[in-house]
Amino acid sequence: GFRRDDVTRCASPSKLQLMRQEDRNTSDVGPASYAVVVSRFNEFVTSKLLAGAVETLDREGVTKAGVTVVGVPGAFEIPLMAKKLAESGRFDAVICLGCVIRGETPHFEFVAGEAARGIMEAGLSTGVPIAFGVITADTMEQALDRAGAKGNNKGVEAARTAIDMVKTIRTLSDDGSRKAAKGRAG
Ligand code: INI
Repeated sequence: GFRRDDVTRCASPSKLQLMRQEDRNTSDVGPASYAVVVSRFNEFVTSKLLAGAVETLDREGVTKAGVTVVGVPGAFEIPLMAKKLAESGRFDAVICLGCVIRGETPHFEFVAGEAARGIMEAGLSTGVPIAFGVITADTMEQALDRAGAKGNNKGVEAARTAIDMVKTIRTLSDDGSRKAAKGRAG
């Protein structure tokens, strides 16, 4: 299972440079806190998603203290954990990582479908951006393709999405209009 030290265990410390991160802030928007929910089911795949997500957060300047990793048994358990973390008010965004591989039973449809539906519901009901980094694949080979090197890793994509959403939400005023700020496009 995932332990407290998973952040350092799953990605190369030399790449992460976590020890030197303590006083670095998230690029141009100030410090942010991210929760990562990762399922242990198909851990061979999800550990690669976790490494990709953590490396991406690190590369974007998120401090070690700004990343909390929480393990759950399977993808079905992700929505509840994501919702609890979002409700805590401690996190600017939640990143959900999992891997559901189609079997011969309708189980796949329920697990994958409910994970997707529940993750969306958790984001909409809490107002906290929640990124969907759950691979739904027909085969293990397909799943590994989507958990691979930087160009195609759904954990990387989910982390980038979470950062993007945090930054964009911070450009909005309470009434939904854009805050007047220099250097912000789009
Ligand atoms: N959980 C997964 O994350 N991926 C799967 O492929 C999977 N399959 O194949 O069954 C799976 N099932 C477990 C499920 O997520 C729950 O943990 C379980 O049903 C208990 O609630």
